[in-house]
Amino acid sequence: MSKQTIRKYDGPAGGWGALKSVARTLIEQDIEIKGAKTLLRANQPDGFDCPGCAWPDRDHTSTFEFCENGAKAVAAEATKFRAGPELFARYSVAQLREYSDHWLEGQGRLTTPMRYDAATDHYVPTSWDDAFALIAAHLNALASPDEAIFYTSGRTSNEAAFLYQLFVREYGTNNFPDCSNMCHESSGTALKKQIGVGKGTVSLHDFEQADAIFIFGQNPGTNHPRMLGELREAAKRGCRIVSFNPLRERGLERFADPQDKLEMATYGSTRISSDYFQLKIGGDLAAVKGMIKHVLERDLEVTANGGASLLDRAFIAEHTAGFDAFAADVLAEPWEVILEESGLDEAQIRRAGELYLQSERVIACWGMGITQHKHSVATINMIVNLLLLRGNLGRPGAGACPVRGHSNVQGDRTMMIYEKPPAAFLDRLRDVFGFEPPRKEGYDTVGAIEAMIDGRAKVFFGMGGNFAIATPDTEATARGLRNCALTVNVTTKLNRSHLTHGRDALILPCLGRTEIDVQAAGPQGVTVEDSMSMVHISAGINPPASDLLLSEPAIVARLAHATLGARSRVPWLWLVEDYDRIRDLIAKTFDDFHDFNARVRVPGGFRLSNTARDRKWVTPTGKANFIAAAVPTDNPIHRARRMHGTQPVFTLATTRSHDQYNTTVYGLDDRYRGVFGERRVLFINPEDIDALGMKPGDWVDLESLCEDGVRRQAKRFMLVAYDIPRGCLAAYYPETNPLVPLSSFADESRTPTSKSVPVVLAPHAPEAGAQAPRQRDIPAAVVR
Ligand SMILES: Nc1nc2c(c(=O)[nH]1)N[C@H]1C(S)=C(S)[C@@H](COP(=O)(O)OP(=O)(O)OC[C@H]3O[C@@H](n4cnc5c(=O)[nH]c(N)nc54)[C@H](O)[C@@H]3O)O[C@H]1N2
Ligand SMILES: Nc1nc2c(c(=O)[nH]1)N[C@H]1C(S)=C(S)[C@@H](COP(=O)(O)OP(=O)(O)OC[C@H]3O[C@@H](n4cnc5c(=O)[nH]c(N)nc54)[C@H](O)[C@@H]3O)O[C@H]1N2
Ligand SMILES: [Mo]
Repeated sequence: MSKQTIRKYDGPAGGWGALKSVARTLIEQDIEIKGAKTLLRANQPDGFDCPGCAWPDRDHTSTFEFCENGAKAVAAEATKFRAGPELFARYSVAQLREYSDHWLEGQGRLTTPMRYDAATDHYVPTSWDDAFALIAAHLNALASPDEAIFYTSGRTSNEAAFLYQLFVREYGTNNFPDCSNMCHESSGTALKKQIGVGKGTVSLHDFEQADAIFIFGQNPGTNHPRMLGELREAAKRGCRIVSFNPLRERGLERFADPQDKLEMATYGSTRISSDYFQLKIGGDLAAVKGMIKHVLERDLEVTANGGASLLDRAFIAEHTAGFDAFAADVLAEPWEVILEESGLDEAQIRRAGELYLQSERVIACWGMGITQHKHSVATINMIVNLLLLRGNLGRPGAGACPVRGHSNVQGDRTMMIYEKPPAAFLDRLRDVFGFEPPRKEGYDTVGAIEAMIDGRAKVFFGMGGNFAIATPDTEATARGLRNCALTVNVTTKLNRSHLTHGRDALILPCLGRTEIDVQAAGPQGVTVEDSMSMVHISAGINPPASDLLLSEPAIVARLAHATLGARSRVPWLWLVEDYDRIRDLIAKTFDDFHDFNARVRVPGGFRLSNTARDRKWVTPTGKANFIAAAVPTDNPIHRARRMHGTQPVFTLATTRSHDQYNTTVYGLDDRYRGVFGERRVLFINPEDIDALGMKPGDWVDLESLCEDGVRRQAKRFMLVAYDIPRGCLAAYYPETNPLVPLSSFADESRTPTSKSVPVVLAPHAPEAGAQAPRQRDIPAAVVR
């Protein structure tokens, strides 16, 4: 068992540490030999798409690409361990609940459909037919289809997602909360209104040509390790990499590529960021507005002296709307507000602005550090405003790059896993399939939780994911799920959502991406879309973890058949015999997928169109819009600080460790941040620790502050002195989700504000009789 230690990590990101970690994961999952073969086929033309992140693969045809955390994701799925009926016979649900998420995950792959038996508080095996009949009975008994909720996590393939939305709409609702609502919804919302498409505009080739890459609120060393390869190449050829992050993140500083023999052999590494701005949590809007102010001030100076404008005036005139009002707003924003809210000094902001001016071609990337605040949409608009000033959109080496999370989260949205489907799409669905789809907007994630709590929704169906703890306000969400008549989870591994269930409950085990999927017509491949709109095929290579597993498309088809029966216009069971048939329907429904089956079989796949990249602006103004926004000074954080006078109120960002995939905890280390053997840690500035009269290693309880008056606490976190601005804290998700208020979400996008939770700290006070969950450093299955 590893003991908890905190020590400085001096190595680069990647490197030998990454290889050691991969080897350990493979051994822990007992898959040394199979694992190696499995890894070699990740992201190969005849292999499967890595179930890790959505970062694209270089050409997808020749290079051998995997990363440490992709390897962990693959190993987690290819594990030898099984969570079969014996496990559920041995432990009641109440007993399973006492174990940590890490332990639950460690039990291995689920093998058998299981139904909750209230009389014994155990899950018991059931047949697929009985499971579908039970769900159908519940769905058909509801007073309205809008009482059912259909969640999606972003690993679901295009084929499964397409069938799923088709079934649910034919059944009669648009209740499609998805992980996107908690993730890049702010990006989609901001980009759509500003440039007419809710996706990024760059491709990997742009990374080869950029002069500067600005990275806001993203930790690629952990969450998109293959992106480090691109950044490293860029850095080597002199491209400036400019990071904005409150935390010092090793992956943004130095990187050794595990696939570069020389770098590995010499323990060398490449410096990644040329410039690192440690702004305050939530300070990006202010910082970027300050950069723009610098750019505009410099432009006025230069042009007043008869020089050529520093802005791309031709682009602004031809392609944009709203520049004058926007510029006036920026010039009127006082520097004091910008400095106070960003936490940077004027010289730093002017330097960042100067870096922008000096670079001909600029890419802006961002992640969850940007999307999960109250003012996220406005912040993204400000980042795009910056790009627009010098025409950094729709030309080589430049553009917007929201870096997606789940490996097919972007594809699921393209397939219209969306609670607000556009009318034109619904018309098309009606024309292709001959039924009238529902027009009413459905619930998003926050709306779905509220509806379950107050009884407007009674059935929860989860296509993957871990709704119970990935969502905000863990206690409120649990109340909602427990209030349901039926909860169903289609899933690969045991997780907390299966233990936080309705009166009836089902666990439906499905094939993972690495596994061979055989249907009537033979082995099938599915398709996915990466963060840069490339669509390609993915085919598993491992035998299924159990003979009883069904593929996600098969589960949807059989569920639709059971629920809709003769009412349906769709030949469900015929469709899943051969996924080409599903792809033909996708091609009929979306113009961009014409000749889908042919095009996706070309090695490397194909790229979806993107109007903004072609400088066509599908917005109400017909242009790319400059969108002004005031630097916020009255957010929940500000109000909490004002209300709590003397007590220090901190801003908490909930974030990922190096050894987790969202709610799936692989291990208890966070190597690059120097944390080993413990997840309940709180990163805090050493001066703040002093000011609290505490020492590193002390344990504290956290309480978040919200105007709704509800008391939200998370207990027992160890203080870790870290290079982070004063007043800012970071801790891991999902342990801190009980602190994120359900009622606190981003304007417009309704993304929970997981990166800016106002909290106060107190020395840890153990509750009488309370028990910490049973934690095991290594999965119990390995111990046995
Ligand atoms: N191994 C692994 N890979 C993953 C995942 C995983 O859990 N594990 N998750 C996947 C998913 S679904 C997603 S969405 C992505 C997430 O990938 P990221 O977007 O990297 O997500 P986070 O780890 O939540 O944190 C992002 C960074 O934002 C910084 N930050 C926090 N607040 C602010 C702020 O106000 N401003 C700025 N500028 N920075 C801030 C944090 O210090 C952290 O470095 O990764 C995907 N890939
Ligand atoms: N506080 C806080 N909360 C957050 C975030 C944060 O930064 N801070 N980040 C948010 C973000 S960005 C996201 S994307 C969400 C993630 O929310 P989710 O997508 O709901 O959560 P995951 O942890 O990715 O889901 C893991 C589960 O998916 C199942 N699974 C894995 N592979 C497959 C598969 O191939 N098929 C099926 N059917 N199931 C599979 C496994 O059972 C596993 O337990 O969480 C959000 N919540
Ligand atoms: Mo995500």
